[in-house]
Amino acid sequence: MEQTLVILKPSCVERCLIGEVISRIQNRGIIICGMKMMQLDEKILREHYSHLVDRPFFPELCASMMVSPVICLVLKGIDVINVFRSMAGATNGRNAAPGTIRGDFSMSGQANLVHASDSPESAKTEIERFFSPNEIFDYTPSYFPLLYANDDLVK
Ligand code: IDP
Ligand code: MG
Repeated sequence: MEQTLVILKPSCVERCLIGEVISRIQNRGIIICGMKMMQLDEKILREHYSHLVDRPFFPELCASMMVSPVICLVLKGIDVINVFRSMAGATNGRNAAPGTIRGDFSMSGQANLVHASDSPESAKTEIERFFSPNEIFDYTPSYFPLLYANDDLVK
């Protein structure tokens, strides 16, 4: 089953929205396999946002990600990478649809509450960047049969 890396950014932590976002994840039926608080530094951010290091806003983005600790999550579910990206909404909160995390709680292009992996390749790299194998618990909760029909599980 697919896994994705999600980061609850300082804009989520500082505004006390951790519980709100985790509720949405659990209410959707997404399984949390890893969860930890981390203080990010410039080294890990330069790797994580390597596609943005040459953009003019990178120094401010980097600083904004170090304002407070973040919460890193490994989430599991069928198609969870795309499911969570759609729950997060468009990058700029002002363009994000109501009902999405960013569309409900962000007015910013930068302070947009969550990071979410955007492909299976980036999910693998990002999970390995933020978690060691013994911090990921690939368990099956007892309520699992309530989440999916047999049809969903045949691939
Ligand atoms: P994503 O988070 O929706 O995948 P990316 O393009 O990968 O968006 O950008 C990573 C993060 O960089 C965004 O979530 C946002 O915090 C920040 N960012 C992206 N574009 C801008 C911008 O134009 N101005 C300021 N910050 C930006
Ligand atoms: Mg991205």
